[in-house]
Amino acid sequence: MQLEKYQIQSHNEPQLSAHYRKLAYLEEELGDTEQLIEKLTAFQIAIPSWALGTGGTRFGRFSAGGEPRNLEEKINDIGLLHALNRSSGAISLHIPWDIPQDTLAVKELAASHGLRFDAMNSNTFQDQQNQEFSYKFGSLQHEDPKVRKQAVEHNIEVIRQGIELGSKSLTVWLADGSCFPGQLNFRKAFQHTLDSLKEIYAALPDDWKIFIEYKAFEPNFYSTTVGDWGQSLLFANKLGPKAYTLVDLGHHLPNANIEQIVSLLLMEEKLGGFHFNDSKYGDDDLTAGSIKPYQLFLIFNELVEGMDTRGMDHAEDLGWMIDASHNVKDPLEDLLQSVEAIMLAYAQALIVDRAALQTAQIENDVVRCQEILQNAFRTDLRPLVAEARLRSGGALAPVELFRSLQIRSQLIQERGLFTMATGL
Ligand code: LRH
Ligand code: MN
Ligand code: MN
Repeated sequence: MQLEKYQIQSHNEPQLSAHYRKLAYLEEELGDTEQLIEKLTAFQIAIPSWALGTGGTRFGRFSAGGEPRNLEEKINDIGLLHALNRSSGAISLHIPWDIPQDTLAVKELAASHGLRFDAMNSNTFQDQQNQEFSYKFGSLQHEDPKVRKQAVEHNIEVIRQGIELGSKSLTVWLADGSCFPGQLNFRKAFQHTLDSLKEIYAALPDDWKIFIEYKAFEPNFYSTTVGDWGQSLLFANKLGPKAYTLVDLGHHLPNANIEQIVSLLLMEEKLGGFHFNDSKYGDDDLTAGSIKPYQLFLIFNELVEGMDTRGMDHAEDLGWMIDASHNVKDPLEDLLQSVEAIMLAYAQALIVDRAALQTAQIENDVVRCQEILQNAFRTDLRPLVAEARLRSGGALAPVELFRSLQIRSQLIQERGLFTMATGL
């Protein structure tokens, strides 16, 4: 199914006067908002192909119904999201969950929705059918060079597919590690991983980046070979200028100060991108901003400050992606909520009074520092984000429109009730 322009217009029209009233109030408070709206309009968040179905737990999955059955249907789902919010203009593929059969047709379909291909994700954390060697004891870190070679070749194949699609980056997340003390020689595992990554790096085109994603635990529960940002940064530094660290918000030990990590990675020019989600306990992959919206804002606060200091383009210079999925919400509604939360946190970070904050920091005026940050965080910027959407042709209230058009029922009619999208 495809959303028509008139459907969005007739949804927006009755809400316009209330919207402009709220926007005018904000403009009175903030002054000229044009630049803010421009930045919000340019900011696009990639949707991972594996978030379009229910999932995120190894104990069971309960289909939302009408889940995409193939890559084309996944692209159509993201097209729907993008038509609703105009901020989801990219897709991130996971190989081999989404092997394109006809690359040209897939490219055309994505382009027809205004979508580009964001980072490609390799997968050496599961064994695939007809695979010669098992990843039970790791992939790039493996003791056996034949297993490492197979995993390296898979990554190179993912780069090759990405080149055809017009992607510009590869994200490598490894489940490699150990479950019990003594199982692994840590230095050997690191060295093997580094050697394997070097081979992958050598196959990377000049205008590509490789993102090394870290994660503290799971599926290995004693050690993880790329377990934290320090280990990821070591790999990235040893690999070279095309290698960066990728921060997945759910991949830290509880209470980690992610905003500080972000700030230092930016300083080192080694922050590559993000996987947004939220969590209460571990890698819960819940909707971005659903548990700790203040943390999300503080992270964006560091991002905006760090990127501005380095003259970086907010929209272009880092990879922005959602990595969330679970069982209980409609996956498309859930993604609309994640994108909205990310846009809001970004907008709030944009209005922080940086000069005042710097002065307050120099004067050690701790109370003032908090006031400045929380003033921004507590300003309701939803009308500003909505205005950016409106100007780009999106819906004022995407979730409401999704519901009133009964999009899920239509997808169920088209695809069936018991479809299950590939993914975790
Ligand atoms: C690992 C991870 C990684 C994978 C995705 C499915 O927990 O965050 O990014 O590619 O989940
Ligand atoms: Mn991730
Ligand atoms: Mn994860």
